[in-house]
Amino acid sequence: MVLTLYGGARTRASIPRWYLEEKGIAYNWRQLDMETGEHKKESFCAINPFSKLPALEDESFIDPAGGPLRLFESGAILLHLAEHHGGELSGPPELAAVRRAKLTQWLLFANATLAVALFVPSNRERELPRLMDVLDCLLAGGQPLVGEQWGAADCAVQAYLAYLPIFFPQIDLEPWPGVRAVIASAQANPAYQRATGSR
Ligand SMILES: N[C@@H](CCC(=O)N[C@@H](CS)C(=O)NCC(=O)O)C(=O)O
Repeated sequence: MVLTLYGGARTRASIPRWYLEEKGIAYNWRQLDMETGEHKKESFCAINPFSKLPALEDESFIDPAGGPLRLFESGAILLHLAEHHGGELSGPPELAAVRRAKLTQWLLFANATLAVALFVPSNRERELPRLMDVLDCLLAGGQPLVGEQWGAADCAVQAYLAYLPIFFPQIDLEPWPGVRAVIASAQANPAYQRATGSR
């Protein structure tokens, strides 16, 4: 098996793991014990010097600096998986270029805008409703954010939205039925359940 995903219990590793599970891509799962600081050991710092999870090793690519390709940041991991293992960016070069740009946009949105609105308390009150109003409309039709099939962009945005009832059960989602439907659909999805350990 060429892919190894490093994760920990209740970490963002569940996001690329959901993608791998959903797409049926074979991978090794290495769960580190964060309680005992396994992610801070030298062996893992060689994979992610910041000792954060998730991280990915892809033996089908050789890093010119030596060894297999090693990646950290869930967004970068998703982009790599989408392009090289999920077949999301195949097809005519112009179409692939547009899809790559859109996919990058959504992955950055998920990690740099949505995640910050969720997890930075000073941003939540002001920023979250604004984002939710727009997401509610965009997600209402159930169409993929990029291309014709559920992909890495949907995975990232939906996974962050699904954090809402887990971390912020006090937030009333009543005004956003489209968002509620997306969360319910993720929660009922067997691949999501396997990735998050909720099954
Ligand atoms: N922006 C990074 C965040 C990575 C991150 O903060 N991971 C947390 C778990 S969700 C972690 O490894 N924390 C352990 C630590 O900081 O020591 C990503 O999306 O991968």
